Amino acid sequence: MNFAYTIAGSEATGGAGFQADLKTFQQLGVYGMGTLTCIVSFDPNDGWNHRFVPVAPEVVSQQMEAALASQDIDTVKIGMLGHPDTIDAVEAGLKSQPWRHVVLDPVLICKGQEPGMALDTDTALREKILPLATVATPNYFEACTLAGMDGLKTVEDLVEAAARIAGQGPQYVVVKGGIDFPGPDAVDVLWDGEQATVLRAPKIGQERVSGAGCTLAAAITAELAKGASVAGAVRVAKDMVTAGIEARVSARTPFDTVWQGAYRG
Ligand code: PXL
Repeated sequence: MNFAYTIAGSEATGGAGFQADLKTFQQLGVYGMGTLTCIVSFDPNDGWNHRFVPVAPEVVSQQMEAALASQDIDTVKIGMLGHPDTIDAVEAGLKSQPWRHVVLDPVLICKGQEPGMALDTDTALREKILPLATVATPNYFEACTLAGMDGLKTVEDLVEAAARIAGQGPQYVVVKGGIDFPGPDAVDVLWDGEQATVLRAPKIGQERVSGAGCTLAAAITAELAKGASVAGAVRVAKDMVTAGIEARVSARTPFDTVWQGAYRG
């Protein structure tokens, strides 16, 4: 059995976060395990705004203790952490054992967080978790923020952002151009420390689909847990997200969500 572990937040509609991660793990045939960092509850009576509650840091530590004691796990995905104290707990848990791969989806903002706290959270993520990551998967906005760039207009810009972020710790960086990157294709760049691989798929619609980023990072994690190379894992993950967006599920929320079950390897 291959085990994949996620440290992420709950998003109750099932579109993103922990729920998307576990569905992705299951679909790719790995045994999913997880530690919950926070609970996000969209508010249907307030424009689906994010309501955010952190899980107490000692409970985050206890969950990691339970998971890491129960199995030999060497591959983990980190999603939304949401609070500086959560980041301290996750940093300590990560440092309690060696890892083959730490896949970081650097979720930077959530609408429900206080702006002041959000900045502290971003700084802590960059200083304490990014250096522990072997693979980071920033989206357009996160890549601009982490790389200190105003915008990403060309493939060269995506590569530059990835290389700058790799300079802060992770050997591999996948920058996701997504809907914000100009042109007809959804373009991702994998930087491996020496060279860039460009992955393209035609954009499907012009709207964001919830859970795409979570699914991509979780799929990379599942494939790495099975022993794939990073390049191979990223290729499967891109195919899974493309299939999942094609088969997206509509909801009363502002965004459709990825259907992981559409992917047949
Ligand atoms: O898609 C980013 C994300 C990650 N994790 C949780 C979320 C969201 C977005 O809503 O709620 C828990």
